[in-house]
Amino acid sequence: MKIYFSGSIRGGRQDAKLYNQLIEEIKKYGDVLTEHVGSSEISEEPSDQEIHDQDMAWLNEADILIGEVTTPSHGVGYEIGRAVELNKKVFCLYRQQKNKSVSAMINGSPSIECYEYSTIKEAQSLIKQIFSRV
Ligand code: 6K6
Repeated sequence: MKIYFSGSIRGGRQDAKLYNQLIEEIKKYGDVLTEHVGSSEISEEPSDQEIHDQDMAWLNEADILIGEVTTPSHGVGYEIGRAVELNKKVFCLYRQQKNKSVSAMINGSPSIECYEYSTIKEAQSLIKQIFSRV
C-alpha cells in the first residue's frame, strides 16, 4: 500500500512534530511516499516546479491520501483536489480549533472522509480504522 501524506509546509509548520508522529503510525500500514512533510528541516534546494512535479508523480503512484488539515494550506488543498480527480481514496484528519472550521470544500465533499480527533491516541485509532477498510 502506497500512502501520500499531506500536511502544511508553507501554510505554517506549527504541526510538523505531529505530522511526524502520524507518519510513524501510518508507516505500520504501508509505504509513506512523503515522509519529508514531517521533517524538522525544509530543503530549499528543489525549485517549486520540481517539488510540484515530484509530488504529482508520487500522488499518481499512491493508493490513498491521508491529510492532516488542521492548519490550512493551499498545497494540501490542491493535493486533496487532485487526489479526488485521480479517484484515490482520500481521508482527512483534523483537530477542532476555536473560531476555525475545516473548509466546506473538504468537509462537504462526498469523495473525502473527514475525522476529528484531539489526541495522538485518537488519531492512531482512526488510522487503524481507515486501514481496516481500504
Ligand atoms: C519540504 C521538506 C523537506 O524539503 C521540503 C521542500 N518542500 C517541499 N517538498 C515536498 N513537498 C512539498 C514541499 N512544499 C510543499 N509540498 C507539498 O505541498 C507537500 O506534499 C505538502 O503536503 C503540501 C504543503 O503545501 P504548502 O502550501 O503548505 O507548502
